[in-house]
Amino acid sequence: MGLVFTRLFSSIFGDKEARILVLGLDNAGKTTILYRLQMGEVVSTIPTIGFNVETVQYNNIKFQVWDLGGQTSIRPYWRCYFPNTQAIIYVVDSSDTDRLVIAKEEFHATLEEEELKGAVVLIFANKQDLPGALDDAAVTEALELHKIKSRQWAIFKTSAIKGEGLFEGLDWLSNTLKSGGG
Ligand SMILES: Nc1nc2c(ncn2[C@@H]2O[C@H](COP(=O)(O)OP(=O)(O)OP(=O)(O)O)[C@@H](O)[C@H]2O)c(=O)[nH]1
Ligand SMILES: [Mg+2]
Repeated sequence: MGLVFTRLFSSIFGDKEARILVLGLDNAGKTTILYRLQMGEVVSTIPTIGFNVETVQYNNIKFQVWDLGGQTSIRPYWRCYFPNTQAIIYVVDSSDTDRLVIAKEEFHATLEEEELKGAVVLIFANKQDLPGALDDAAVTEALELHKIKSRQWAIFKTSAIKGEGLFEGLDWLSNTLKSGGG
């Protein structure tokens, strides 16, 4: 009853809800991004064992953002969170060129999951403030984003530390979700 009422209320007043998963290798900046979006601040983080979840209200969308730990041993648990996901934010440390191949493999393996078939994908080429960070074109190439078929996606250069690029990405996400994607 409560849920039905909430849905009805939301549909009248235009609020849409979206479940978003933030994925990527450990140390990519996922937790930093989550709290930057939610509080507008840089928080000091420790590696995530499990998840953090916060609600971010933006452009008439209530994003329920799930930030999952990215360490090798806990990546297999990502799939527990896949059902009912409208969008994935895939975060890459653009300065960690040694691990871009692993980031690419994890990315494409994730997209193959049946439960994520309808999810739109936003890629954050993060840590642009660091020397040697690859730009969006180079990250696009390294992640082989041209291989993505029948799915809406976009890549943005971000620095979670400086607070750059994140809301541009959320703008794309909210427009894409409002126009029926995900
Ligand atoms: N220079 C720079 N450092 C960043 C940026 N984003 C995150 N970091 C730093 O990178 C480190 C890891 O950030 P986290 O947000 O904890 O990384 P994570 O992806 O959540 O890692 P796991 O929880 O282990 O999966 C921290 O020291 C952050 O301060 C960025 O844009 N620029
Ligand atoms: Mg984390």
